[in-house]
Amino acid sequence: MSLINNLLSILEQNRNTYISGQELAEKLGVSRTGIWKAIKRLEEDGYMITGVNNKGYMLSGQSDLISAEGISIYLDEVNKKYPIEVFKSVDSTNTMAKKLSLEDKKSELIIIADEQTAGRGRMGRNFFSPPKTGIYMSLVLRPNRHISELATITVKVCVAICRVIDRLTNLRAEIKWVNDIYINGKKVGGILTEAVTDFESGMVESVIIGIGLNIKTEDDDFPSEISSVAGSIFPGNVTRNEIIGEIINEFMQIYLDVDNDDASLVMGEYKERCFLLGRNINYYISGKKFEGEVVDINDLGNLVIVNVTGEKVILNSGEVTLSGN
Ligand code: BT5
Repeated sequence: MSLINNLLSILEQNRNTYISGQELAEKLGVSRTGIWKAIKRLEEDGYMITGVNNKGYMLSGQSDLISAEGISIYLDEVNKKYPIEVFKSVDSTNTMAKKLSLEDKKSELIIIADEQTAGRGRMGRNFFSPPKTGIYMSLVLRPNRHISELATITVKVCVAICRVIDRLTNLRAEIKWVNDIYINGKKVGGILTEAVTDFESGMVESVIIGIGLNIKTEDDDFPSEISSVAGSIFPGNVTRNEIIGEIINEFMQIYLDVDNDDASLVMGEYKERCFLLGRNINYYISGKKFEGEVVDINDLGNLVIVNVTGEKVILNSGEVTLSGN
């Protein structure tokens, strides 16, 4: 790691606490001038650092830049093995993750960006991803399973994210089947799970789990076409690094625990949080609109609907809306 990375790591571990230039210089084996120059570089990058004579340097608790060093503090020991790459701006972290995963066909990794210029949702839709106010990340996993065994991975990610939001804020996160995270009736995030499979065998070479969350995007900053549906989490003083670290921990625990058997452990929680259960919805098959009541979500994560003529319909993907909306 470079001097800058090592310095950032120490500052992140001591947020809101002054560390003297002398101590930093000794720890990192450089002169005090070397430390001063490195601090300037971090400030130029946007880190909020206070320097006070006789006290030293302090990274402010308000500083909210995403970094691998800052995330690492929150990661469980077992999760520190995943390489994390943080970019200022990319087209899409899922696209970047897919590219990198094809270059190195073995490694599991995490790609995060402060901004996406072409963030993607499902079915070719856009995911609005402005700088400084959101989390856009992709986890590349190598489950070595048949594609059919991974049906519930999005369910597990949704539950992990909701648990973290609940724990770090005093809010209650809900789920709109299949991949949307809601708070107080507004969409605060979405998940895009993609897989690279071997066509012949159906075995998965990699799964790319893309997570997009609005952390503190103000209502006025959303584009007009989503301003009435989109919202933010606004987690007070909790940093994006902490949220990212906690999501990785929570998801990995669920993913490795229930590793691919039936997801019934988390399915119960998914259903509890899904506000569509028991409600009337509109759904679409081949572009045609239908209406029905959501009666269940089965163990594969499919939506079970009873339509207006009393027939049971099972949806495994697609977009639904509460009827009347
Ligand atoms: C999703 O798609 O919600 C999945 C979004 C996944 C984004 C992550 S970010 C990291 C990774 N890299 C990527 O390129 N993508 C993933 P979907 O269910 O199709 O919803 C898309 C719809 O949500 C859009 O058509 C808008 O109506 C709405 N939308 C777009 N941006 C939004 C935002 N920031 N917040 C709330 N709603 C939004």
